Amino acid sequence: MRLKADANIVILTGAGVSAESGIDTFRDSGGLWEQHRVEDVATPEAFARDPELVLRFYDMRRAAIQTCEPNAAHHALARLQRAWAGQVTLVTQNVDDLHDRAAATAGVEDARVIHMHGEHLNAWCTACDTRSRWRATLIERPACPACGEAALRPDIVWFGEIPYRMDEIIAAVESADLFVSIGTSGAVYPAAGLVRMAGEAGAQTLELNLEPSQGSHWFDEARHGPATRLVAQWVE
Ligand code: BJW
Repeated sequence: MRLKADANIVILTGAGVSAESGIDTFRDSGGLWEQHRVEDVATPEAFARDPELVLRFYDMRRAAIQTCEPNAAHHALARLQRAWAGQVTLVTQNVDDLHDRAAATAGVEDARVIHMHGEHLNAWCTACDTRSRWRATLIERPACPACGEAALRPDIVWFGEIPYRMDEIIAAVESADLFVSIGTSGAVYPAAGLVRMAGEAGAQTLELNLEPSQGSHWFDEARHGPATRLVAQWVE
């Protein structure tokens, strides 16, 4: 794929990009949704019904991601962000911080990582609406550092909630020359609809995934294999 020098690039990533760092995906065999019922842990109704179960689930995953490291795919994308400074918008559905860490390691100044489904390492206070960096557990119902209320929840977009920064994401996709989707099953909207939006706006579209995703047919080109290999090959 040839790109003009002033091209805008939008990258959409999903759980597959972090799989080789040891973070479970959702819908693969052995993935998180085989071990936990979505409606028990990833909806606002579940949190209202059984907050301890939900907080334990997210406390466990927050602890796990802190033992993981960015892999070759995250590092390759960080090199792309550095080489095309200011022209890459990296939209991730992932709630880990591996893109952010890879970008920091590569010295990317304007990383433009949009976490559309939230971040494990943030807590959101439902009393005063502030977000704070949070590495510890939430199950003991700690006080919000800003207002002192015990009203913190994971800063995660659950089913039925509106993903973050949609206006920015849509604007970036509509002005993209190239849209690349990496490591996502294409099962969850609105993220899964972005490829069609990009194609209709005139972008070239490329899928890099272990296997054909649910929306594979919407892409101009699809390459299948592990992200660590495919992304590194594509970026070089
Ligand atoms: C590899 C690999 C390797 C493995 N290398 N690849 C129709 C239209 C619009 C909306 C809806 C609709 N029908 C229903 C809805 C609502 C719902 C939805 O989409 N449901 C579907 C199940 C149908 N969506 C919502 O509720 C969203 N909100 C919403 O729609 O608000 C209204 C709105 C509309 C329009 C505009 C704006 C707003 C909110 C969705 C929130 C998703 N939350 C979760 C959980 C929270 C995070 C957490 O707990 O960690 O986010 S669900 C889960 O799925 C997580 C992920 O970010 C998300 C996507 O999963 P992902 O990343 O694709 O992972 P997998 O496991 O599915 O796939 C991994 C892929 O990697 C596979 O293909 C593998 O092959 C591949 N892979 N190893 C490369 N080594």
